[in-house]
Amino acid sequence: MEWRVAAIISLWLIAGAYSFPSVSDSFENDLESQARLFLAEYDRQSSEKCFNAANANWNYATDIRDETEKIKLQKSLENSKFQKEAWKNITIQFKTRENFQDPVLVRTLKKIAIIGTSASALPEERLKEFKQLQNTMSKIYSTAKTCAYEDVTECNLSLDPDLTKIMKESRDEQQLRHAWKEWHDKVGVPIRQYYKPYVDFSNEIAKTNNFSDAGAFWLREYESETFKEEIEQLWQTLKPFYQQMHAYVRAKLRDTYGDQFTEDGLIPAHLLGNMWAQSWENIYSLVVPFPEKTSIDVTEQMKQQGYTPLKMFQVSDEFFTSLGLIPMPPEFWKESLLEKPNDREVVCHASAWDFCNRKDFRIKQCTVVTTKDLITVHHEMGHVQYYLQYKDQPLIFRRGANPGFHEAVGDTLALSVITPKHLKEIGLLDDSTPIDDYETSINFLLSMALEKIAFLPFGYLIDKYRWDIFDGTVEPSNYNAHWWKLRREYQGIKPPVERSEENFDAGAKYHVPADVEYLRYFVSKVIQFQFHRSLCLEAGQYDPEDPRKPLHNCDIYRSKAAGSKLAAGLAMGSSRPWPEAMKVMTGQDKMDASAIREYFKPLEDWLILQNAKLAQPPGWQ
Ligand code: X8Z
Ligand code: ZN
Repeated sequence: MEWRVAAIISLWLIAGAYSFPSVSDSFENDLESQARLFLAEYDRQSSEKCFNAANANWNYATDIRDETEKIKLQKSLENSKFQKEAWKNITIQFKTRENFQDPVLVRTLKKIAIIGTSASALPEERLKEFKQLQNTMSKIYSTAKTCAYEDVTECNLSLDPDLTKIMKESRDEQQLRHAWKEWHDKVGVPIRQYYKPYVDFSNEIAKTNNFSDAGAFWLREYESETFKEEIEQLWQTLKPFYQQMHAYVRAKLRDTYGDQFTEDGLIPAHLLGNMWAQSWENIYSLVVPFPEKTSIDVTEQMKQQGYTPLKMFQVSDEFFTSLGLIPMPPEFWKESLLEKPNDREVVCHASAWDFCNRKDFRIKQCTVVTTKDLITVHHEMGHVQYYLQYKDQPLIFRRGANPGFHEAVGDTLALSVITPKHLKEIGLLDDSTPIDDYETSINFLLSMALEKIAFLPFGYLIDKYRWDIFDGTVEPSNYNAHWWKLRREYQGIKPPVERSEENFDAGAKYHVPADVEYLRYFVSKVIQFQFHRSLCLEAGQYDPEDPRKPLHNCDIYRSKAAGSKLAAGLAMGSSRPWPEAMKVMTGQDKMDASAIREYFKPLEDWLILQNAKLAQPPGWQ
């Protein structure tokens, strides 16, 4: 037996050596002290296991090879095995934990009990099989290569940067269609065969944890019995706005790609500037309301000024520290991977890493010098800021208040960074550019809505789709049909080429093969505006009564008051239920769409008028 496991068991044995006459107060008190002792040791050993697993995972993700894959699997299994032992000890030793006086202790034990099982509910061999399966799927995704449109014998195009660039820049319908089809065929199709077994494994783990299926298991992190209903409610509130956006964009796209549209009102999925049609900011130039007025795409400025990926991260770090937040530590700058290397395969999908040792925090991102990536840089830096803020919590609480909080931190700051006012301040927009007029605001708000509002139905449907698969509503024979049913219903889009049950188009989106819950991004899109509103009020940069200080113009740059309010919520990690963290950060304890509506109000009004003028009734068949 491995020594750390032995040590933790011996700790349990020492604790168990006491014999107690009955369950009295003093019994519980003693047991509580023992639990604290146990947890201190658990924290130490668990952090070490977690570090080893993170390190091996990093080595794999930044250098995909059989050897790194093998070690990653091994370290991950070791971690799971340890968690299983810890879980066993807790369930045996602290059976009465629910009666403990100290609520923090109760919460800690409850979390370990669940996490422990999730890591290891399966027998070791089965668990290994499951992890291998997950790896196979994400490796297909991360290493896929596609053939060029111009020359189909040239087959070494990657998603990042090649296909992403085509989707963003090409206005050639045939080329876009080709790139879309290549990606979905080269990734979705081979992943399909692994998905059903993955679903079965995931459900088995959920069930041994007393959840009905893997979808319910994911939802546990939101600690609310009514979370699904709350999300549906938010979507219903925001749907009319999405439909106005959809109608406006559809009308504009008709001008460019007229022959691609039919009476059904659906938009072909390859025309929206993004492989998954998940956010539409890349087609801004095709839909700009007032072309003669200023737009905020600063990509050209960044290039002219010689921006590098490193410089983008430095600019972001400066913004965080201007709020009095924590600067990235030296290890971060030394160890992060900020550009795509050309001598090896890596997982390009951007991610932020906590190595569980309170010291090592990294980002892995195949950064390209564009406005969109500048936002993603802030997004990732937000994750690391969260890690830094809660690093002194016990390991078990070093998580977001809920998964949506983690996704919202960097985006919240980016809402300030991307304002024309701030871009001027950091020299990315010419000082003499007028930005305060109505038309420029509408241009700006539309570009923001292409990112944020267009995303909402996508952010919702990915997990709606997987909930339906996990709970058996959808059979494997309908995997692809159901995907397109939801894509049509929620997003109002259709596939550019005929699809069948050979295809598995959901599998061509990173988070599906990578087994990452997605509702977090929907939640994030809503709550980041609540955070923004609250921090802007705190910074004195937003006044609902003053038309010269609208929410969308607010920049919290250099506001220590805003920074400390944010930090107070982040530092809690997941030690308390999320409404408490939200209360600290916003004064509210619920998700609420009023902030996002408030932010976009001028645009929503403008769109309604515009669509009426263009005779564009929102909606589709
Ligand atoms: O996956 C991400 C981040 C890492 S957490 C880059 N995002 C989602 C996506 O790319 O689909 C950020 C926005 C939504
Ligand atoms: Zn993220």
